[in-house]
Amino acid sequence: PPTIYLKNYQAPDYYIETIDLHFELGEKHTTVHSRLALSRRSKTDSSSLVLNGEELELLSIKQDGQVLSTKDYHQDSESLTLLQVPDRFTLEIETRIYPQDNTTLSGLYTSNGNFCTQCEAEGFRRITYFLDRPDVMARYTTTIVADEKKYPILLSNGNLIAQGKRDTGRHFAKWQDPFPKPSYLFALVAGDLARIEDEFITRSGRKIQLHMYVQFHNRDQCDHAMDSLKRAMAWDEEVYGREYDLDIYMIVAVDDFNMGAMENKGLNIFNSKYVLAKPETATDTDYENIEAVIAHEYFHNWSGNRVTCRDWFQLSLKEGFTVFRDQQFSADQGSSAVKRIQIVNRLRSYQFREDAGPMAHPIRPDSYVEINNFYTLTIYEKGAEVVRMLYCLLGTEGFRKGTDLYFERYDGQAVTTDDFVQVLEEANHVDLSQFRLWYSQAGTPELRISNVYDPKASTYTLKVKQTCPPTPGQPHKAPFHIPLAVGLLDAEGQDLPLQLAGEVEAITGTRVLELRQTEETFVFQNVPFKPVPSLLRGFSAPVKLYLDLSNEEYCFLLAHDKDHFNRWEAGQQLAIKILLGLVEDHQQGKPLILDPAFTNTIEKILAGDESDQAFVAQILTLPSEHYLAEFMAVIDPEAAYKARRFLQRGLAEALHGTFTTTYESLAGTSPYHSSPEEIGRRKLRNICLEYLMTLDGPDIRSRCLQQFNESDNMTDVIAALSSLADTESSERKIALQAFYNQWKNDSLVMDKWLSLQALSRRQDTLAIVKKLTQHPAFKLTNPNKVRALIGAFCQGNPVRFHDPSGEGYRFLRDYILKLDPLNPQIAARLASTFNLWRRYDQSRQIIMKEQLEHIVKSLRISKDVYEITTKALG
Ligand code: B3K
Ligand code: ZN
Repeated sequence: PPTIYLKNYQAPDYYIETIDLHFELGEKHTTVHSRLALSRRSKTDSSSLVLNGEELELLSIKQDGQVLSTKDYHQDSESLTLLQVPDRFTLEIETRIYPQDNTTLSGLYTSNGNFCTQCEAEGFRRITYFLDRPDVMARYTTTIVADEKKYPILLSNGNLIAQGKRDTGRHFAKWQDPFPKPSYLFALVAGDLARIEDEFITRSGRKIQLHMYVQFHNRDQCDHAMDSLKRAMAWDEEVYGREYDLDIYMIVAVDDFNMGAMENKGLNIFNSKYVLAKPETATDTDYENIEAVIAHEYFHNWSGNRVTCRDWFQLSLKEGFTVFRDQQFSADQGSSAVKRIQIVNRLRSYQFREDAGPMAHPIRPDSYVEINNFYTLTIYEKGAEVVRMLYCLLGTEGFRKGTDLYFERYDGQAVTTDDFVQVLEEANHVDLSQFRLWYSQAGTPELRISNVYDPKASTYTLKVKQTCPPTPGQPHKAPFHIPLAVGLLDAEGQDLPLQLAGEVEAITGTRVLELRQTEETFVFQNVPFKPVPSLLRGFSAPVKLYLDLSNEEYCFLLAHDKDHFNRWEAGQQLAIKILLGLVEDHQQGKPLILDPAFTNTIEKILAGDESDQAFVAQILTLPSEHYLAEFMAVIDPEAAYKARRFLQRGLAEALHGTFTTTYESLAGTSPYHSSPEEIGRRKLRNICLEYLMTLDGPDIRSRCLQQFNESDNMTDVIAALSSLADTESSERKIALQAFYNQWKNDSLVMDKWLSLQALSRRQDTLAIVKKLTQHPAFKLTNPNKVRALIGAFCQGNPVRFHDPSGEGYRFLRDYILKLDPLNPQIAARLASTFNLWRRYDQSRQIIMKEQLEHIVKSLRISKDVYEITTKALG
């Protein structure tokens, strides 16, 4: 398959001003009639036109009303070429497609018997022939005709302009979208669904209808999503001055969906996991995710739809910015420190791995084989960090000036990340040319910082060195422009006034140093005594920080830092230091010993008076096995697991009494609330339970089973059940069975049941997972099930997946090959699990490599899987 390069970008030869679509939905197949008004953009030598199209049966073509014959066009599996076309003409194309057989979940397909679409990135070409690229923006009119009984609901983008009956039990609806849009934002839904209605009044007084469509039995699970939507709408008006533009906003929930959700204009389609919630079935994390994803898709209406991407290399233009926006929104909903910690945790555990692997790419990639492989943590999460740095450098007001100009200037256009940076520059009269390297250079920069205090001169000097490791195609990197937020603490833990050499006045609190060179020195003056440095506050840049602090200094920061993120970070770095020591001892066969100073620190936190309980819970959560692996030259999954488990157990033994009293004192009262305070309380209580359960005694097991039986909410039930699933006890069996009996008809809850068994660190987990693949609760064609069982095991259970026997690797290979013909996007996601194979020991490397080679050699693998596996071997 060919590689597509950014440097080869060319504007389209033709514009498509309008498209009239007509769908005849059927049980065996669907016919699609499209009428396009095309006009040449500029004079070119060629008089032909190439349209994209895949898996389409071409029924007829008319050019300006004249039927074309086979000698007027040329067809292959990916395109339709019209050999001779004028500068302006109408084109009518009729195609036949098979949505009921479409397991790729791209284009038009069915889920639970209802029709729905997914067109981003290149799914529209699976519906009809088109210039399926984001810089071709057309006005859409869509008529849907279908059986009235089976499909009473017929939806598309924009406004409903006509509806009525047709012959023999069929009916139709006609929708018109007044806003020109790229084809990836097209959507169609037809089915038998319940509608939940609400409304929102915009600040200019317009009334917007809000409609949510779900399966009838889920009608009682939309309140939280609806409430989140209204809060997101108000927030975007207030913080970015963005108002909604159509009179109706629709959200449809479907069970079979490749990712989280899709921002189609006026008609979002969601994975039901990110819509449906009630306390008995959804956890606090589910509630938070729903709020974030609902907001994310809503925010796309401006950052993505009104202003869209010129080409797919610009994906982070809409995704990085929109993730940043949804993160800001979520932070404003409560416990902002904890939200930031969760974001950084994910970035460091997963995006840093991507940056260090064979698929490493800048947030604006230079090339791709299959664009769906580039919906990555780098584009999304690192992309958001890059926007966050811009926000940090420009300040709240400056950033807003920039985004105002961005939306004003580029409304209705398809633009680039460079356009985005340029308006920020213009609005703020700053030069961001060096900053642009964040868009073109891949890899995670590393900062090595040393400090010297000179008591005679009362100066404190920070020496900062930045480097960035090579990534595929980029052996050398130029230094980045990095905002480094710093504070210096006095002996009481107060922030010292900061005055750099040459400055007349000092500033108290955090200040942002701007790094631009490979090596830089910052001298603070009038520093009366040696301070404790608090660097990279709030994680002001997506970098790795190397700074040697003593255990005492870490403890001091953990106790006192004004910056909540850095308080937590001090605890994490201390824990990493200890865990890496334990890893080494384990590898050398030495007995593992618990550091009593660390126990004391944890005890103080537990007994302390910090009121944000979610924050306390976060401090008590030890670094993940994944993040720990980041610090190992050769990843040893077994040692990482053993070390972490030992530390958990050791703390649980030493602080048994404190954990128990904290656990009991945090017992809540019914009914359930999803307020930040209540979420924090449950979180802290459940982390206490997790620690206690590592002791695996009969008393705590029965206490855990009691929590499982008596809780009125899924958060507490799942916490108990996950801990039990890790044990070899009769309580485990009882609870898993009871849970199954109660929830076997709720697909989303069954996903949790599958996941927590796949994540169990029990020795026999792979055998259990294999058995579960045959269970009626599992379904290979449903991405949520695949992620819940196979994804969870292979990506979330390192010690069992990386079993030295290689059984886990062969299991994964089998499923990649089984899935690839059904759903290449999901198969490719699974395949990327092997990306880090070179980071493991020799014998694991050999077996992982064998699996990759086996996959590459298999007949007819998709280009999705081909790209991932060949780059991994590369
Ligand atoms: N824009 C979609 C993602 C589409 C993924 C296509 N493979 C969801 C989102 O980021 O909001
Ligand atoms: Zn998005």
